[in-house]
Amino acid sequence: MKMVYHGEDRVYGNIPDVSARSEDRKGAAAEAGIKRYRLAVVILGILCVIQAAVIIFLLLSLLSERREFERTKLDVEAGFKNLTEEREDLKRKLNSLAQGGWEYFSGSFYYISSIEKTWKGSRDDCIQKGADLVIINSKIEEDFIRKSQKIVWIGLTDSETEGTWKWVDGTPLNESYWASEEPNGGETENCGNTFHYEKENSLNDSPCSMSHSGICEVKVRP
Ligand SMILES: [Ca+2]
Ligand SMILES: [Ca+2]
Ligand SMILES: [Ca+2]
Repeated sequence: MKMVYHGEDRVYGNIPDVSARSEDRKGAAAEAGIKRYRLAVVILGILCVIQAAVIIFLLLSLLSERREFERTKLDVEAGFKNLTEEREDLKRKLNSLAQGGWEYFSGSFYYISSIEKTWKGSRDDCIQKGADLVIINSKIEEDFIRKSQKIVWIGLTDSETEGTWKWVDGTPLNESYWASEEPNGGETENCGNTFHYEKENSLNDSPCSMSHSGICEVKVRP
């Protein structure tokens, strides 16, 4: 505030100091400017933090996807290598079977031994060849085996539990091709063969100690 003189008369009064008010306004404006500036800096800082977080998140996602891709790639490569090895192994097996007197029929190779042995002896021979006594899965397979016109041991037994016939892979006998009145040997006949090969259904139970040829099977496709 400052004193004001008017003509001769002195008029005293307090009137607002315009320059001071202007200074105040400038100060307030500057303060507001600084506040706005600080607010802008804070907002900018927050935006930078958010942007950095988004970039870090995207980078981590990318890294995770890349790791997943590498894992999948390794799995596929390992699977492909296994398939190639399996194919080569199968090729070798097929060549060796074809050269060793085996006969192919509907997804399996079959071998009928020339030496007659007990059921277990015949089975052991098959296992030594990387096979097992035949498992008859269908009527056409039974017909194919009957065509050999020989009594042959097959991979069927009820040695474990009398009356419960199982194939050598442990599966139960569901579809049976027993000849009429077979199986009839009770506890004395626990091994299966094709004694009735001339009949439509050829299977018979016999004492396992009898000697017959055996028919081995190697499955090469499902
Ligand atoms: Ca079979
Ligand atoms: Ca029996
Ligand atoms: Ca019998």
